[in-house]
Amino acid sequence: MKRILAVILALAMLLACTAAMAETTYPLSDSGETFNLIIRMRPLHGNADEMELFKRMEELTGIHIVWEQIPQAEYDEVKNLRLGSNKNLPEGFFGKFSLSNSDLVVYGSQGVLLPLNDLIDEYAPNLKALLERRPDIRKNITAPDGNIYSTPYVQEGEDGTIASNIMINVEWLKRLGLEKPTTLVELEEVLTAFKEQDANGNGDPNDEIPMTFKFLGSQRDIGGFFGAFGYADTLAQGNSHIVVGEDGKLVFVPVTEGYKEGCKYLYEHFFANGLIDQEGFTMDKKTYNAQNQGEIANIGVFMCWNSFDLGTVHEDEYEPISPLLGPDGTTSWGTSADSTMAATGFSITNVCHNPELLMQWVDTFYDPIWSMQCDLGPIGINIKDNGDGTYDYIPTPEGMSYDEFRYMEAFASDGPIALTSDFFGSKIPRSAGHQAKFDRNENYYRKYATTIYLPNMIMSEEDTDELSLIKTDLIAYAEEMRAKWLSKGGVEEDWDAYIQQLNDMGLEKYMEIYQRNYDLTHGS
Ligand SMILES: [Ca+2]
Repeated sequence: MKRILAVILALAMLLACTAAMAETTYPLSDSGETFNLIIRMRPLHGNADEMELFKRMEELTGIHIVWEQIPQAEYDEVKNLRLGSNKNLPEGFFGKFSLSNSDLVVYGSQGVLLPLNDLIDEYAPNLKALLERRPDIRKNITAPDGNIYSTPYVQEGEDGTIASNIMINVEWLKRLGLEKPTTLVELEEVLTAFKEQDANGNGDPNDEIPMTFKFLGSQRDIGGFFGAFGYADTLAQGNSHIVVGEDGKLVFVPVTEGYKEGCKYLYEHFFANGLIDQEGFTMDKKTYNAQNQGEIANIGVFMCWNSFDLGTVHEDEYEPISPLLGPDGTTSWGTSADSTMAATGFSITNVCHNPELLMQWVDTFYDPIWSMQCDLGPIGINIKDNGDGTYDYIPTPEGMSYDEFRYMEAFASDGPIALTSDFFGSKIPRSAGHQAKFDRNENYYRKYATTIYLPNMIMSEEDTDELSLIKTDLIAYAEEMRAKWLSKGGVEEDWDAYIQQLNDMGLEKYMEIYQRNYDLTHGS
């Protein structure tokens, strides 16, 4: 009997050990172990020492943090000084912008930042599971030497994978007896009608702007329209104008035949006829967003991230349309899978007295419920626990903005967290605006989103330096020529000299650096 009991006990202990390995046991410390961390504070943040989020984290883990709170405005200077002099280093850097990609490489290779690969494997079950489930996130945070020097930041509550949307005034369509356009040819017909007729019905046939955009204004740009001729080319990660072509071969879109054809077509069919507003080349973002606020809408089509980018006055008159099909009956829209990720979330330095324990502490933030509380606010203050494994938002008190409400007791948008897309909708609803964006992308854009923008990459110091010598002038020249061809035409006459000029400016080296780094970090 005793022997059987002993076997059962041994089995029970073995099971307990297995469970402990898979799941962290709290508290992590019984002796109130303390770490010194640097944290970057936005103006909206409350005092970290009094934040409910961090109080609860200490209650759970038994670990005390001495926060060195550096205001955002002076953060980079302080951080650079500490790292550069290798003096007064904290045991860790906390938060999304606490370090840059280039810091990770420079101070990782010097040994100032610890490689976290093994620590994650052994002491961070939440993070380890995330990186196994999402290899894209692992790629995003892996340095060229194969090491991970920072945990990630992932917040997929808002669907930023497809940034750019097209909105059309459906009241105008109805008034003129037109359908939503599905091709560039139909768009030209619709915009011509908007231009020539009294589409807004105020008796004046000349006060309509058929379509507006903001040149290179990210999602407000019309770079997506190049997809009707090959690859879309909206500003993406790092403003490189590079997309991932077939078999992982990177493509600089502004030298492709489709791009040339697109410049010619968009000029001849739209800009030359005044169908797309030329003001779009010079407008700043504020001016762009201030359009369409009059008593009667005067914009037919606009490019946006949100349907309320031109204000809410006439928002109800607009509906999304899908990317317009090109002359060959196809199109492609741009997508960047990692637009809601950052490669810096939390880093540990070589002065840390117990990296294993600090890793366990950080890993707690990667439990989805703690990620939620770090980002959206603590349960009971900002978030309601429905008691059935789902959560909801507690309404923002009168006289406060949502961000003011959220930033008081939580670290909000910058924490070392992972809230992946599947969390929203299953555990907590998306906010109304985020849901609308998600639905637009799902219903109108997803199936066309075949142009993959260059993902985030951590490059070596040498490559970063070499790129910076080439990139500024190269991109400025390419963009200047795009503005000229769209607004005034002439792409065919200029093309050969343009290609020659780009080559002289170092295009080949530019592509070689990106391709080599892409193969290293994202190649199969
Ligand atoms: Ca009118």
